[in-house]
Amino acid sequence: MRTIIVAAAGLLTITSLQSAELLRFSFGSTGQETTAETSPAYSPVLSALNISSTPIRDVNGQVGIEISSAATTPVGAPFLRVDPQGNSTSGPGAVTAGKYFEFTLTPDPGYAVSLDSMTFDVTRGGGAIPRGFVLRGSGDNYTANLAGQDLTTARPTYTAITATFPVGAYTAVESPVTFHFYVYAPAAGNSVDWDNIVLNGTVAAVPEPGTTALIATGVFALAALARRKKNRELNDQGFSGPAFPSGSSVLQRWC
Ligand SMILES: [Ca+2]
Repeated sequence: MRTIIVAAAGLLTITSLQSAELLRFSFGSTGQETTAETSPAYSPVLSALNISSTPIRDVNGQVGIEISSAATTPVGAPFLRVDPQGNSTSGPGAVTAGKYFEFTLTPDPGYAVSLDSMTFDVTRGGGAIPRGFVLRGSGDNYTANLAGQDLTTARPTYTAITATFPVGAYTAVESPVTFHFYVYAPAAGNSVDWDNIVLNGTVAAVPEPGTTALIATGVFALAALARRKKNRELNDQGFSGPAFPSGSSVLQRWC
């Protein structure tokens, strides 16, 4: 029975894991500014074990991304400067035109991630409007907006965004999860600027099917042994009820 109690306590521990920061994109330090679309400054700092992540990427070549140090430098620079290069002036327009950058989080084999929120700072690079963003994820095949709005601030003042994820699509996921950040602006050269992109959640080991079956078998066997011992004690004490016929199996005694 002690084993059963310990196993139950372990399950409770897993289900009560506290959400915490898993990774953070802060886009490097002074001196790492670059207009190239690949650089160590596009990679996140991981805060959790048993996960990996791609850098921020422009996979479709539909936007321009750079690690920027602009004239109106915001607190926390360098930052991510994204130029959607025109062709969309709304969230739906940016989605249709494929104007996004992305990153992909992958749990290690044997682990699952449960993602509950993302926070980031975002703003217009200048005065021209409308500029804004839409965040979608692979949990529902990029169908629902996890966050999105026209931006009313301009560099160097950020708008702080918190995107809370629905339970289900991003819960106990063992496969890679990708997020698309769609951006729109009225003309090429008008940027949307980002910093401190933080993903929050938990990482937990996934019991292998064989292990689960083994635990179930062990619990069943322990319960049967306990019942058998109890019956033997009752019979030894002269219990007046009907004795089990010799040779009957544990299952027969339970029926
Ligand atoms: Ca930064």
